Amino acid sequence: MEIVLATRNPGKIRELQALLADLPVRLLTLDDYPATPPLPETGDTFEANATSKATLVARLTGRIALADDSGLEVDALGGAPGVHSATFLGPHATEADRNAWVLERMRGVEEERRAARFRAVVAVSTPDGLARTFEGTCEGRIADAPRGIGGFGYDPIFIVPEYGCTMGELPPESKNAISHRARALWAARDHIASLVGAGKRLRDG
Ligand code: ITT
Repeated sequence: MEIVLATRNPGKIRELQALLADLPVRLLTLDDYPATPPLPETGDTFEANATSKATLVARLTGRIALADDSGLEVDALGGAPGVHSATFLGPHATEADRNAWVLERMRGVEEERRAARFRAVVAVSTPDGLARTFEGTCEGRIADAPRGIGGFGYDPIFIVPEYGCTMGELPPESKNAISHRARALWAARDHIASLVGAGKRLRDG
């Protein structure tokens, strides 16, 4: 039984592989399907984008596909960059550029107004295009400067109160114990297990 991870983000792939490692499935990625076109992300919500990525890949590959749409919501910035977290500075901007943009806008903002959260929506689609979505969030606050080289994206500027350091300073196991992505996958777990079970029963007759 195989599940295709419908993402081109290497940071997400690493985390999804670790978080799903105990399931009795082989995890494929889009590297196994090099002809897959760019994944559409034209929706206004994490749910819409996760669903369109998962259903496209499930239809194209004929396998169960799992997509993640996620981002950083900063309260003092009205929830930005939110659903546009990957793209809001254009296609040539780097992760460091996006972190600098957030830090610059948050400069001088007092501690109590620095609340932020990561949000992830995981969509799981069968090849017929039927998808279900599952959400997870992780609350924290914006640091005053980047710290740590772990994880990816906004991790170096996101302080996790439970650990008292940025997500970029955490080892992968610690991030995977509390992250928005981990929480979305915990919510998805029973559904994935039942799809895998149904697939095995079909195959084994
Ligand atoms: P795919 O669509 O191929 O999955 P993407 O990077 O375009 O890759 P998204 O549209 O979901 O994915 O954008 C999510 C962005 O939000 C991502 O590029 C990061 O900048 C940020 N992000 C999401 N999860 C994160 C995490 O765990 N740590 C830090 N930043 C994260």
